[in-house]
Amino acid sequence: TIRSRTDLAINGAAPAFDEMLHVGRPNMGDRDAFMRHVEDIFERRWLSNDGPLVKEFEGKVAAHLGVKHCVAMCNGTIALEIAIRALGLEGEVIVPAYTFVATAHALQWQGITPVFADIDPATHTLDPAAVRKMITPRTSGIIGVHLWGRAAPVEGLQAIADEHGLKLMFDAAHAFTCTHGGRRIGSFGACEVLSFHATKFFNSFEGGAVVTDDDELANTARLMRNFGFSGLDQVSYPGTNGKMIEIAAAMGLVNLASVDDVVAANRANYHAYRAALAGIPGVRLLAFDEAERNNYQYVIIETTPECALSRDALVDTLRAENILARRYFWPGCHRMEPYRSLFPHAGLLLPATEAVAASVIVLPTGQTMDADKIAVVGQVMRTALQAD
Ligand code: T4K
Repeated sequence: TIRSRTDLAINGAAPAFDEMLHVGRPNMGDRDAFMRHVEDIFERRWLSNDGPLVKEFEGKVAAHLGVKHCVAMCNGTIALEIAIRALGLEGEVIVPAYTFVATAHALQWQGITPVFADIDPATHTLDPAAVRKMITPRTSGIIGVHLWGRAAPVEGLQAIADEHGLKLMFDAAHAFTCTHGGRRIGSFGACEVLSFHATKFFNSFEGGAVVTDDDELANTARLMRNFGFSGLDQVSYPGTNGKMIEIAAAMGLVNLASVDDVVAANRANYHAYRAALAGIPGVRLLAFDEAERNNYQYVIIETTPECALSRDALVDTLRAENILARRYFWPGCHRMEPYRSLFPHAGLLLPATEAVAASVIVLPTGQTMDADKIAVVGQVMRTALQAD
């Protein structure tokens, strides 16, 4: 038990945990089912290029999300790049700076300028009023990010896009199986992009997808994913290699079968954190709207001005106990290169981004966490932050 500050590892005591507790420890489905797929793959000698498991995976993901097309890719970043190309974005595209840097890089990598708009500090997603302010004659689109699996302001952004003739797409890397207004995320905007990275709620080792109801867009994304090949010897687009491989699809199929179990585990962890952190001065748990389906993959706390420790000192205190808390997405894309040099004053227009990025801590969850471990994480925080 940890009761006084001398019990804390940062003050020389033994760490509360022998093993490291990670943010992003993979959620894994049925090992035997995966091994059977591996046997089949060896039998078939079909390893990549639109194989049978990839096709099955695409069909099942599309059905799960209630969207017409799922074009599976090798990872979420390439899926973003292909979606951006397929949509014909150019010039400037408005994005949040408070996101994983891949959202911005997917634009920059293709010679498109990411223009950072501020977020709503209550939701951590784009603030439509801030988006409006960043529109210029060069703006071609908006990428909303459903951060932490909580929907970006879909209707507000769609209204701006319609008014100004802009394309709207979403980075839904965090939002697999989540809903907005009761409708599954995946079919909002022109298209949405998923990530199935190992650390995501739902993984295929590495993977991603463009999902859309638009037949033509899906077809273009499919061509671009495979060098632009539209026939055996015929190329009709400049394309790249964004293909998902069979072994990744096998993992995806196996994990798809346990989506509800992982939601249940994550939801239980989230509620265990609510209980463990209740009444601790100086930290606030970001709430999920229980009227929606959430995947609860990210347990987020914010330090408030009353917090006895700085955010970074609290992270150090947790890490000393082998609780590998993360500061996602500090310091914000605008403070990373090349954006930091390109837009040295961007921070002035992003006060909410700066404040949120400086106060956020992401705590471990997923199948490898449980209520007992979370109670100990709570004890550590309560002891570290209690009044003398
Ligand atoms: N858009 C958004 C909003 C995103 O968050 C991301 C990715 C993307 C787009 C791009 O999608 P991808 O191209 O990645 O499909 C991680 C992930 O690499 C990245 O996928 C993710 N977002 C981001 C939020 O987190 P790192 O550099 O922080 O991960 P890393 O290596 O520190 O791993 C996190 C923890 O997980 C570690 O403590 C170790 C543990 N871990 C990790 C892996 C890979 C395991 O226990 N097992 C594993 O296999 O970026």
